[in-house]
Amino acid sequence: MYQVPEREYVEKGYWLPRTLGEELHEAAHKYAARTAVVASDGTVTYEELDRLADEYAAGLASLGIEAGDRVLVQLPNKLSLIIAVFALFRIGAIPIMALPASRQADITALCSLAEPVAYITTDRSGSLEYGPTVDALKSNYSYLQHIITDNGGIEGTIPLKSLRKRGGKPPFKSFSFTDTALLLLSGGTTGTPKLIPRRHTDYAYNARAASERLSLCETDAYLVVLPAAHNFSLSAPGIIGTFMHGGKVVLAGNIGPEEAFALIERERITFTALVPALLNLWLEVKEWEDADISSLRFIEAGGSAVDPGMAARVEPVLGCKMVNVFGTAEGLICTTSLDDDEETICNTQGWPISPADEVRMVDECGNDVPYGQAGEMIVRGPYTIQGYYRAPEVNSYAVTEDGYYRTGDVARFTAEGRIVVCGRIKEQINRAGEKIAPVEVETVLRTMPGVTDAAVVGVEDAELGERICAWIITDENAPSLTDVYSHFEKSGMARFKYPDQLEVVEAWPVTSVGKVDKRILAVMAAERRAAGN
Ligand code: OOB
Repeated sequence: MYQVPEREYVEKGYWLPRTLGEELHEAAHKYAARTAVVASDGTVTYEELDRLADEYAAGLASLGIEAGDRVLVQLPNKLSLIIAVFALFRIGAIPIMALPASRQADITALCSLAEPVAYITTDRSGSLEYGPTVDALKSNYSYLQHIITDNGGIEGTIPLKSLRKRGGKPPFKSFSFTDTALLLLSGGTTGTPKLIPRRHTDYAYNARAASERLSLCETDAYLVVLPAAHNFSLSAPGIIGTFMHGGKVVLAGNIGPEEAFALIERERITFTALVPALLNLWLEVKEWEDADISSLRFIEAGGSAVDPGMAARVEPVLGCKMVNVFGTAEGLICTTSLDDDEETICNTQGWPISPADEVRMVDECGNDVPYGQAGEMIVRGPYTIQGYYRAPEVNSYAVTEDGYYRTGDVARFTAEGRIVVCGRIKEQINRAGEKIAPVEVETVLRTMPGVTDAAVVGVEDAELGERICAWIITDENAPSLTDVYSHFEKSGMARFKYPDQLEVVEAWPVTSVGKVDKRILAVMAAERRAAGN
């Protein structure tokens, strides 16, 4: 068994002996009067945020929540999310970072896995309503003792504000900087959700190393348009990286390019993080929208492959650098730098943010491929996990005996040591940066009347990167895509997992060993779409 060289990480200064709650305290000490967060539900300075974190920590602790307890947090991009999460960090309770788009089916599965003592949510965000999820949880999970809403908008829930204990200090129950700080959602490859345990110190290092790569400083202003609970938004360098340098975090969610441009102009935003599908929209809209976005230093693009042609348009159209980002919630982050030439920015994902990241490209037997050739990228290092939360079976495959996490991505090194991600071996669909496990969609399809079998594949798509195509074998009552949508709605599936294309086949094409040939299904899906079927 591989032993994480904890002492070495501390001695070399990768792991600082501080919890994430203490990181914020440190920032508040240095940048007290500077603006920390601007959001629709409030604007706070560092000093205020630090105090609020303490006051809410005291309130949460008064409910009996303590170090090591899991708390499911599902909030949109608002100040209440930042306060709730940092209050939990302060008492050593572990937020499970659910995404606003996660629906009942995801949330109940997370509850069964992690047994949270509390759920912090809101009544609604955009068209999403959280009342039904609250109802489902209340009746089914005895360990879930407290349901808290940020605005008290759901009957029978505790309003978050009522937990504010003015002048409060969280009661002390000790926990360590090497303890788990938070649980991130993993992009799916299996039917059940996986949670990624990140320690206080490794997560802080992740944010620090990414922020150093991009030279963040106190005049930076970060616009969060992707869900704040995602690793990209939180720590690559994200909200936590911005806090470490005294910058300003501007939270917005679900906004179109016009609104984003207006915010950039108003708040003098210096950077943001986008998935390629969103970047593409920004590029289109900027052609005719003339807001002043000259304050932007750079845009990080990642989460799925960025088309080199699109990357080349960023500087001429948006007037700032692009940073190509390959990231994983499990750890490893690679980025280009601001000094890289255009060729490197457009065609590589840069290099790991830590000198201690050990990245290897290996063949099916786990042996290194010759330098420069493509292989599965595996990694170990100071901020990459040694396993998923409560998942021994998955972990026996996901992490090698010598401690390397298998990314499931195929990549190669360039002669300059840069990484080029060129494919994937894991069975996962990457739809506009959202990760979907085909098996999960298949399972729900098979419960539909009229469907006798289902196979789900990702198909290359100009707008989404990949779209979801559901192939079904049916009896005489073949459902339509509309039927599929209402079935998914009833099943509590997140909207981004709905198929974009539905196709019927009489029998599966099979591989030489008799498995459903998904490669052929993907080709057939593209052909049918092209034929206008
Ligand atoms: C980010 O994290 P996850 O955990 O949602 O997804 C990780 C996976 C990678 O294993 C890879 O398959 C894919 O997303 N991916 C890319 C990519 N960036 C991520 N595939 C191709 N090119 C890229 N540039 O997606 C994430 C976490 C932190 C920062 C940025 C992204």
